[in-house]
Amino acid sequence: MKATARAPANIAFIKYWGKQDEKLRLPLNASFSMNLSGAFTTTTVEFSKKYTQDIIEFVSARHAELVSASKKVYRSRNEFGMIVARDEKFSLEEKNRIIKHLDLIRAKAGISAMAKVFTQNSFPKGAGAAASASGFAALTMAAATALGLALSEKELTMLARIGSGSACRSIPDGFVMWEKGTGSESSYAYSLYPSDYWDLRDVLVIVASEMKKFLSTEGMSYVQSSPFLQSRLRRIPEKINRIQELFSRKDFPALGELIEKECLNMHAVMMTQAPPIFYWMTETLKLIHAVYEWRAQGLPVYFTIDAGPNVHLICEAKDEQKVIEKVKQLGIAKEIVVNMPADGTKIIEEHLF
Ligand code: 2P0
Repeated sequence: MKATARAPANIAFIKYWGKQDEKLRLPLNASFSMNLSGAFTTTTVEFSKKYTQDIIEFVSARHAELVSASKKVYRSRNEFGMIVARDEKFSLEEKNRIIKHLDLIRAKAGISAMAKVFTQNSFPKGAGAAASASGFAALTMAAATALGLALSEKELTMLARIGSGSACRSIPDGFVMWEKGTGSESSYAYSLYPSDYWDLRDVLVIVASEMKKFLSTEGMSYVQSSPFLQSRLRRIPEKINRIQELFSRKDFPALGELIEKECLNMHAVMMTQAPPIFYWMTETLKLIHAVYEWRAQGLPVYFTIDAGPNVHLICEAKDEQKVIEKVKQLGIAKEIVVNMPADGTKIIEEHLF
């Protein structure tokens, strides 16, 4: 009745912002993402009659490998070879959301035993690094496995989606499509390409690690108030087709242009909601301008930003070092996490307790 799963965060190239069904977390549009090797969650779940209530805790990392302590550049590989120590706590609201998800999985298995859940992140929670994606992906797979539920990958993605929408994209390997669907059974995620298909990099520049004011769930609940939402949604099918075409022929500059436009489009919707949500900080905008300048100098690097101030710099492997150097020279990064395309959520043998 005990299992541990490790799940990557993911960065969306075509983004999810808005739901057609709040309870089932059915998205307003399809989205497409890359799993991240350096930003991940490890979760151990044990169900047992010995627990009189659900126990849900963050634990600090046991293994920490700092590649460059002074420069704070962390690197990890596909096999998730590194965990950076963090000391964080769940809020009551977060605990309740986790318990609700456990209840759903318990109901599927027809059991009522309480659970102990220990979880560990390799990156700051709530700073636009998609902690809920890796968190609910790891929780779903660990809990389902601990209860002996024989679920297919597709079923696991649908279950993870109910915990947090973007979590469904952290279950399959590599580059992942999440279908919008018309009901719970048709909104699932699958791998379009494995992690070794294209040697891309996401150089994640952390400029702030405080909890963001608006959590995504709440933020996107106001999406209908943006006058730009409908025009955004009309263009998504075209973007989804285009990104598949660009992936099939590995056209990096065209992919980068598309990723950037899509990010700005989503943020335009966020900023024009009522109340408006402005996730960017001064440093975010500095990085955007710097990226334009670096490209003008001949460095092929593009940005994307999620529901937070941090900036994901997308480049090809050959340009990774140049991008890191440029970021360091700017002097605004609190941390830099270098991500390669990663596999999805896996069961591991090493438990957290
Ligand atoms: C994405 N984001 O596609 C977009 C880009 C944030 C900006 O998916 O309410 O935490 O749990 O389904 O998945 C963040 O939204 O929201 C997100 P819920 P979630 O990655």
